[in-house]
Amino acid sequence: MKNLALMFLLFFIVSSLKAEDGHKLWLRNQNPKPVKIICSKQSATLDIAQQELKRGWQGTPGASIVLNIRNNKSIKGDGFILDTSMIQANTEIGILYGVFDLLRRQGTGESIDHIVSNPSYELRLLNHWDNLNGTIERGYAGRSIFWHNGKDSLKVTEKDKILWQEYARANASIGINGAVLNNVNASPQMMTEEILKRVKAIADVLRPYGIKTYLSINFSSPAVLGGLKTSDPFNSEVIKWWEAKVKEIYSLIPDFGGFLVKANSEGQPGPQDFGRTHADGANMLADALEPYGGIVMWRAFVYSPTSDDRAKQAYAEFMPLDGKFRDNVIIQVKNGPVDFQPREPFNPLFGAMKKTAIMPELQITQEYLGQSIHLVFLSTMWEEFLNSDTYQQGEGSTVARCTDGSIYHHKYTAIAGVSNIGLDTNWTGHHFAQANWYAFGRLAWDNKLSSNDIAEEWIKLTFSNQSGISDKNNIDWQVFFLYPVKQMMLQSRETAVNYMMPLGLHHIFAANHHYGPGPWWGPKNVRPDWTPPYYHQADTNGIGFDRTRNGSNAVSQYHEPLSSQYNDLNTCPEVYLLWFHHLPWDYKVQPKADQPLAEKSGRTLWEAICYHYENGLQQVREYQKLWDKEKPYIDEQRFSEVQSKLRRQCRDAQIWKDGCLLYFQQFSRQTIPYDIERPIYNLDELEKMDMSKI
Ligand code: GCW
Repeated sequence: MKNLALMFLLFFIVSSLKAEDGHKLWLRNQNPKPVKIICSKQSATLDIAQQELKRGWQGTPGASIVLNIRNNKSIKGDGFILDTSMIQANTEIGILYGVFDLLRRQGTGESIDHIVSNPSYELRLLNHWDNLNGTIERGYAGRSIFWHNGKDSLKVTEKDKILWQEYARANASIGINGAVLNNVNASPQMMTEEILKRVKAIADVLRPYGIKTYLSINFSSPAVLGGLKTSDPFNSEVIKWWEAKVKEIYSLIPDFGGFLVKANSEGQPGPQDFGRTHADGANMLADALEPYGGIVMWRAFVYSPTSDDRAKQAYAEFMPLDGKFRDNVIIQVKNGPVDFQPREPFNPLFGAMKKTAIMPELQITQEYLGQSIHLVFLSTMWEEFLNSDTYQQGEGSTVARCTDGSIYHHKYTAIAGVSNIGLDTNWTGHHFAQANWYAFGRLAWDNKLSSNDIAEEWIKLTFSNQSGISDKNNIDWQVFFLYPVKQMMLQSRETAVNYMMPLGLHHIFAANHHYGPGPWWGPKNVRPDWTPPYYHQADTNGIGFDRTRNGSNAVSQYHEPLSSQYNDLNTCPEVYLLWFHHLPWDYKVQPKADQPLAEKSGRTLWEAICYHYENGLQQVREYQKLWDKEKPYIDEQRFSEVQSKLRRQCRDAQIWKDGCLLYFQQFSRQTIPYDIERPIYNLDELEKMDMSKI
C-alpha cells in the first residue's frame, strides 16, 4: 500500500514536471487569479501594465488595484510606490515597473507593504555587440535577434516583432530602459537610410516598454559613407554631416537615445587620427545630439601596443581630459583596467574623474568566464566591483556611490551591460546565464541589492512550477533545491577564478576566442599585450605582473590608502597578489581558512597556485553531484541541458588545471603537492589542442 502511494506520488511528480525550454525566462505567469484594475488614463504603456497584471496576478482572487500616476516627492525618475492595493508613479513607465515589481513580490513571497523603489541609475542599458550580418561578437547564444543576413534581411517580419516584444518585456520587467542595437566595432553602414528604417521598426516595438534605442557609430562614417575627404571632428563639413544625420535619425525615432562610441581602440577610427582628443570627438557628436536631448557614451577602453602596462592606459589618456567634455557626454568605463577578466581590481578612473560623468560597463556575456558553457553567476563579481571603495572622497566612496549620483552630481547617471542574448530558444545558451541578464537589470535598478537576494528571487521565479513540488512555500523544495542551488550560484564565480586564474593572475586565455587556457601562447608576430606571457610574466624566478612603485607603478593611479595597500605585499589582498606583484615561487602565502585543501601554514606561492586550481576543479565536481540530486525538482529538459553543460565544465576545469599547472611547473621546477589529484593530460597535447573546441 505504501509502495503504491509512493509510486503514485512519483508518477504525479514526473508528469507534472513538463519539459520547459527556458524561453519564458523568469516571467512564467502561472495560473493567474482574477484581479480588478482601476486606471483612469489610457496609453500603450498603461495597457501593457494592465495586461501584465491580468497575466500574472497571484494575490487575493478578485482584489482591486489602482494604478495612479501622481507626482510624489519621494518618487524619483521612473520609481514607484507599492501598496497592497495601489501602484503610484510619476510616469507611465514607473507604473509598469511597479506592476512588474508587485508580480515579482507575489512570485517570491516578499512583502508588499508601502514599498518606495527608485532607480540607482537613470539610464540602464544593454549593449548588443551585434553585427549587421547577424553574427554577434562574443555572443554565445545564437545569432542576433535584430539583424539577419541574406536577401530580405531588412524586411521586418511578424516573427521579428514578436521576439523584439518579448525581449522588451523581459527588459522592462527588470528595469532596463535602453538598448544599443549594434556592435561597438561599428559598421559605417549603420547610418544608411535603409538600416535606420529597420532601427525605427525596432524602436517602435521597444518604446511602449520604456526602452530607448541607441546606436554605436563608426567615427569615420562621414568619409566612408558620406564621401567626405575627412572625418576630422573640427572640419565644418564633417560637423554638418553629423548634424544632418542626427536630424534624419530623430525624424524617424523622435525619442532616440544617442550614440555609443569606441574610438581609437583596437583599430577603430577616432579623433586621434586627426590629431584631436577624445573630448574633441565626443563633443562634436554631443553638440549634434544636444538639441534633441541625445547623449554620447564614449568608451574609455583604450590601450596602445607600446605601453609598458595596458592596465594604466585608460587612466593615463582620460584623466587629463576631465572637465573637458560636454554635459551630455558620459565616459563608459569597463569595471576593470584590463578587460572583463574573471577578477580585476576596479578601474582607477572610477571616482577619480570628478568633473565628468562616468558609467560602468559590465560584461553579461561570459567572454572570459566560460561563455555559455560554464555555470558562472556574475552578480557576485559585480557586487564586489560596485562595493569597492575608491576612497576618492573619503572612506565609503564606493564605485556605486561615485557613479550613481550620490557623490558627484552630473546631468546623467548610467550603467551598461554587454548583453548575452541571441536567437537561442532559451535566449542565453545556458539556462543559468539568464540569471546574469536578470542580475544586471536588478543591480542597475538598485545597486545595493545583494547577490544572495538576487539569486534567491531568480531561482524562485525561474524554477517554481504548478505542481506544488517546487512551490516557494514548500520546505522540502527550499531545503533541497532553493538553498543548495543558490549556494552553487553564489560560489560559482570564485570557482571559475580558482580553476582559471587565481591569486590575481589574468588574461592567460588561449588566443582570440578567450575560452580555454593558453598561458604558453606568445607568437613573435603578435603584439605582446595580446599574449598571456605579457600578463603572467612567469620565469624561473617567479610569476606575476609587477605594478608596484618599483614596477609599472599602476598602483599610483589609486587613491590612498589603496595605493600603498596594493603596493605593500603585507597589505595587498591575496585575490590581487599576482595582479600587483611579481613574486618568487617559494614566497610564503598567508594561510586561508576557507581553502580546505590548503596547507595550514607555510604554503609557498607555488603550492597555493596548485591548491586553487585543484579546489576550482573539485568545486565543479561538487556542482555536478549537486545538480544530479536536483532531478526530482526540475523539468526534464532544463535538468538534462544543465547536466550536460556541467559535464563539459568539469572537463574544461580539468584542462585549465592541468594546462596551467604543467606549464607553470616548467618554471617553478617543483612537484605538485601529493594530496592533489594528478593531471590527466600532457602539456604538449594541451598545447596542440584547439581550445575553442575543447
Ligand atoms: O573584450 C574585448 C573583446 C572584443 C571587444 C573589445 C571591446 C567589441 O575581446 O571582442 O570588441 O573588448 O570591448 O571593445
